[in-house]
Amino acid sequence: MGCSNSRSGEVDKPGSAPKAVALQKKPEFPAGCKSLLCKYLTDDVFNQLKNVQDKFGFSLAELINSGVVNPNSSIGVYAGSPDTYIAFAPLMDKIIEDYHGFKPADKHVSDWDASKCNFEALEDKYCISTRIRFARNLADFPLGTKISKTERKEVEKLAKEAFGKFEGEMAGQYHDLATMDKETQNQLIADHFLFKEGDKYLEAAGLNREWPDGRGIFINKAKTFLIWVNEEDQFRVISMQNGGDIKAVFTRLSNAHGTINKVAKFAYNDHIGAVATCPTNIGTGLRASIHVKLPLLSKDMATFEKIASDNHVQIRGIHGEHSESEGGIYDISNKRRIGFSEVQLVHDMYNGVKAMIEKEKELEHAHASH
Ligand code: ADP
Ligand code: DAR
Repeated sequence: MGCSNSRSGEVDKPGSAPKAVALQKKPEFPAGCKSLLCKYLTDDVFNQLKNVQDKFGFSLAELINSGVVNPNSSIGVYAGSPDTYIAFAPLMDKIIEDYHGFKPADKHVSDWDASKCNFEALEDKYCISTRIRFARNLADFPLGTKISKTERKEVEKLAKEAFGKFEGEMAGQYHDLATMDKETQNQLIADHFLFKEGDKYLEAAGLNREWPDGRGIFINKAKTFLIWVNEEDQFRVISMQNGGDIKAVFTRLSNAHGTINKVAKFAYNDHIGAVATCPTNIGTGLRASIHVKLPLLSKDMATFEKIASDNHVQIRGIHGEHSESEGGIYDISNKRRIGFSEVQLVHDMYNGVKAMIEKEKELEHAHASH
């Protein structure tokens, strides 16, 4: 997906890219608001940034709108371009340091060497499925929050050209969401392959504009390698399979990363690594997760959450963010994204799930002896 600075010749219809507006006064947040936006948009930071625009004309109002409209946000901001992290550094650096513990002078370092995964597969008895993904955006475009309809179609076009070159295990087919029938879409979502739609946080950030135009999913023949196009990020590159063979899933993703990086010009900078729309996904942009069955441990949420916290993993439901667990199955994934390599974060997930399974076994023995 090599791309130039040029934009396609088509003139966008008015409204296809949000217009930058300058805020006259700092938005009010309700009492008890816990978002990092609320915490760090001080009067001083607001006055520093209220008239700033990044290189793509992205304004403070656009950067914070999701957190203003949704005061229950945990973060509250979505970037408009790779330059947002520089132009709005007085706010973004504070949010990044609070969430990731990553300081403005720190430099992210990557390591995709899957041979360093020195662990065995986790037991399929507990591990329903393993999924590892990374988020990426193209270097020469605004992010989904600011991109125009024409630019979004250009990103999709470049993606489809690259997908057509995939060979061997990676070979597959692109499915355009705009022409996908509802039954197929709902089945792909139910089968955990396709992204959901209508997220209110993404909506308020302008990420759902002209939906579903320019959105889609690439799926390889074995349904073990998928790429989301133009959802929250321009690309979510995903390796997944049933069971707990984390090393096999990471090896596939690492190989795909090597292949794709040869043809795509992704947005990186030497401070935050890969640029993402949400600051929680910068650095590696990697989330390694296992759907794991823990019916006994999940009855003791305090212990469950302590194991998660001690191992830098987070507990989610089985249909992605803001979803619930079903049948004692939970999505366990690395919380950290930056300041640690891809190999280290896969180890975080392994260590967390391994510790949870060991505890589940202890509880099984305790129940069996009663
Ligand atoms: P992301 O990891 O890209 O942020 P979500 O957490 O929103 O995506 O999950 C997107 C989809 O991937 C959801 O359908 C979710 O069920 C599925 N998913 C996540 N982890 C796994 C897993 N380990 N096994 C199977 N499906 C998974
Ligand atoms: N819901 C938004 C984003 C949190 C992180 N999840 C992402 N990026 N999908 C919030 O600020 O809570």
